[in-house]
Amino acid sequence: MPLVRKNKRCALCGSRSLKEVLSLGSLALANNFLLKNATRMEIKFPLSLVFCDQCSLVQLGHFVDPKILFSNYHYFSGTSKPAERHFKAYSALIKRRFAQQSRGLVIDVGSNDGIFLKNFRGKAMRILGVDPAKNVTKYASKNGVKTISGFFGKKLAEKISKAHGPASLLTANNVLAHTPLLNDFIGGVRLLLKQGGVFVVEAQYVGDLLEKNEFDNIYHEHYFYFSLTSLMALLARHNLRVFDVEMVNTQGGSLRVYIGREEDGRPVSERVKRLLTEEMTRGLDSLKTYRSFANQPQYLKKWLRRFIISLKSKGSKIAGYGAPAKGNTLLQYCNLGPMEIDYIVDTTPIKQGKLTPGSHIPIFAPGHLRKNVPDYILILAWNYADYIMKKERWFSEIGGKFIIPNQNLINGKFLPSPILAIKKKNKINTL
Ligand code: JHZ
Repeated sequence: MPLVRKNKRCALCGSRSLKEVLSLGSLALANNFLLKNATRMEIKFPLSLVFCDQCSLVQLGHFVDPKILFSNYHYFSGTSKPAERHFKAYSALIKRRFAQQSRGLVIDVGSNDGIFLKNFRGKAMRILGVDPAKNVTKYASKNGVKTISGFFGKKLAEKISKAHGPASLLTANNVLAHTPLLNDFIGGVRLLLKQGGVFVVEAQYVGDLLEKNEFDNIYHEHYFYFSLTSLMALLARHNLRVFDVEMVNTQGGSLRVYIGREEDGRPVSERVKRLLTEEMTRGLDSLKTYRSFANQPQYLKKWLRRFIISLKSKGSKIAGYGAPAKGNTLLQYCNLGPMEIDYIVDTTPIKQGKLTPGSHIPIFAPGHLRKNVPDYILILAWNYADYIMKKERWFSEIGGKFIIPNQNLINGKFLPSPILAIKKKNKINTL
């Protein structure tokens, strides 16, 4: 694959009927953190969304080669405590609901540092992780979660099946959006999934992206933005049946989808039927819906820039909290750099001491906050805002203020004036 290619055919159904719905310009890669003394000449890649008229899958207009994105990765799931808790509770639920399948071979694709799979370690459990990021798989294997390094697809699935047998439980959390060869990936799942086995997927939900203006969750690693409708169209091509679905609040709102082989004939829950109807009502299968969303990022940009620049003109010091991938879309799209954000703190050791891609803001360990106390904290990892504000309560106690970027959106409308979104029991206090 070339470094980047224009997406001319829908990755799900092959249709050429792709319509552009949104462009965020050209941005540096969201996990390509820079060494401080590195040359500032970074490659920027176009970042836009297109909609497939035929199967309604929302996807990127340009695909960057996954080898560039994932071979050496800066994201370690376990550096976020709430993520640890989420995966622990999620695995406990799976073990209860699918007790028999959990006792067989459990394979997690896109297993990262083993955050999910480690909860399946124990007697009579066979676990295997698969992830392309060598630096992360090395870490996972060292910590007791055996992990194969590679891009998952039919070829790797066959290899795994020969070596370890079919999987009775197969999971893919936050990874389906990251695989440009979607049909090859799901073809691999079909190959590897045992008869009577269960495949569970967690994927960010395009319905939440639209409703809460989570456009910063758009970056080159996320080739796809799923609704249940588009996801089911993909699975049906491979004789896989969705039999249940749940909404979970991770990463701004995700779908958790339960899937079996078609011929296993599991009954389809009412929840699946209800969500499909709701998606039709909301127009998630319609180009118009996505086109009407296209102005939202600009409004947020205008609002946030004006607000931050007014604070800076009064001499305020502003720190960013978390250096997530999504933060790097937000900062770059809103044109915020070290002139506006003094520094960022993040718990991930590999990000500390580096600069954010595109915006070049220095990243420090969280302890830096107390040594260099800001007036404002912009929470870039807004999906963990409640946890972060609680953890850093001392900061509010000394009069510091938190800013949560996308919470000036209430009931789908932007507030006319800048607010400081300090959320208390769903009430937003304005300044
Ligand atoms: P977080 C990543 O997205 C990348 P990101 C990936 N492409 C994806 O799809 C999603 O995950 C699922 C830090 N932090 O989870 C840790 C603190 O510093 O929002 C992380 O760097 N202090 C795979 O990167 C970042 O924030 C804290 O107290 O957008 C959070 O990254 C906490 C809680 C986090 O995912």
